[in-house]
Amino acid sequence: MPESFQNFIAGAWVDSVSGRTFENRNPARADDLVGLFPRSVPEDVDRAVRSAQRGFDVWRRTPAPARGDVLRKAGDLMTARKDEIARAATREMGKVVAETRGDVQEGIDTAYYAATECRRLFGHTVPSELPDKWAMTYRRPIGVCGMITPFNFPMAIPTWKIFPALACGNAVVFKPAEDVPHTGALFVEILLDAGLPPEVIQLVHGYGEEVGQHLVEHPEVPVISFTGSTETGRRIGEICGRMHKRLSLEMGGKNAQIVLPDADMELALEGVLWGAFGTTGQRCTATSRLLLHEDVQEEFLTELVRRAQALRLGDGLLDGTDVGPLINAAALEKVETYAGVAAAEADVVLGGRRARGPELEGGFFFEPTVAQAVLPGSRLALEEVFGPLLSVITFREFDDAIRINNEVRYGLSSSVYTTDVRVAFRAMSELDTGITYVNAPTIGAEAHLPFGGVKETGNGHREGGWEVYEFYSETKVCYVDYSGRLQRAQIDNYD
Ligand code: UN1
Repeated sequence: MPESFQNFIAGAWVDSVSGRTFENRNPARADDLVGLFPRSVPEDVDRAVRSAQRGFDVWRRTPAPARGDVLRKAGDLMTARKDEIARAATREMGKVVAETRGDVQEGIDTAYYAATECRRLFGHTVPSELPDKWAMTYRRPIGVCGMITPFNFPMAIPTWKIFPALACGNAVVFKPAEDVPHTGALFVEILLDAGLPPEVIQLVHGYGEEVGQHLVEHPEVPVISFTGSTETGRRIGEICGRMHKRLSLEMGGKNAQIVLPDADMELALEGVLWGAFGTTGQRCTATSRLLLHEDVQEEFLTELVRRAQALRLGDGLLDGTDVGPLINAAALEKVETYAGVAAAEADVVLGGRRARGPELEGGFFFEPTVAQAVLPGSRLALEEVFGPLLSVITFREFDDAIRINNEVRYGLSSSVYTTDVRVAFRAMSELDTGITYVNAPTIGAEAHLPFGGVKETGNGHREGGWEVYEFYSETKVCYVDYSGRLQRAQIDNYD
């Protein structure tokens, strides 16, 4: 009998009212059934929101430092269970266990950061223009937040959203991606074990069209945070715009690593291998384009292909695996389609096929793929793949590299390898992305810095760091007039 999992709604682990379930399988071996999860329906969401409203009423009155104590405890529990969670995450998501350990660590870092932020939710006190009057701001929680998270960082991304929301005093309805419901359930278990009042967190499993959409459209959910595709984000944005909801979107990327002739080539090679093929290319921050200066192109590419060819594909739980599978059959088909585009538009110098082999049977494996002579403006140069496919574009002048980097509709991350400080600073100021790395790959953002992108990658908000606390709280301005008389601002104090 496969293991059965439940939603967490109104303080109890329960099935969906639909009575239906969906299967969660290991992407490295389809015969490994992780478990059955509730296929929830709008009625489950309604129950969750009603309960979260009650939770909110308790939690918003809990002093912020006491909220921080719960978050710190959650960080401690995640630390104690790091390996177990990482293994569960790899089993349902595929990336190698060293990476899922990093994913859990990112969650731990976020927990501890959020815990300290609970003693620092600063407002401002500023001079009033009138005598015997104080003017100040403080931050209030908003209400029930709907969190819709992707598969690729099954622990880190939920924590980026949920810990800051809780720190600010909000309640949460959490809908993890249907590919990674087990990690989502473990996270909720940890929050409850850490002492979070049960109605403050609700977990509703299921599909985007059935659960996610209803959550977005629910009138009693004033805040939505979504990480996923630009197409879905646009639809969510339309609904939230109509309903005047606060919305944070983290969406696609088409990130480039630029390599100048003066770069440390060894460093640049390591960087692109990790950036392009780490997490099987399934990061919003993944290196999808390599912009190579034409003077170093040949040598660099030969060595890159040699090393990429040596990457060992397999089950992420096994020692020696470098690259795991893609998340599901649809992802495999999408990458295969782009490999077809690569064959038509460019020159595929490595991979381009589903990976075969006795240990790869029944998994969604695709060979690390490198396409060279990709033309700026072509589909391969512009569209997000979300898989292990690297497009190589050559350039002559640094200005061209900047222009090519900037001509995509996304703007999450960029990277430049150079030893020239002038080039490094020009890159930092000219590359149109939310994050720029100098002599480091496009992936690897740290939890205590703001994370997010420009253009169609986001909608102006940031996750992580100090900025996200603005998103999950509302500024209240308070004036206290202790003069004992009516003082009219702008009128009594100026002629
Ligand atoms: C993502 O791919 O959506 O910067 C998040 C990184 C990770 C987070 C990626 N810390 O690559």
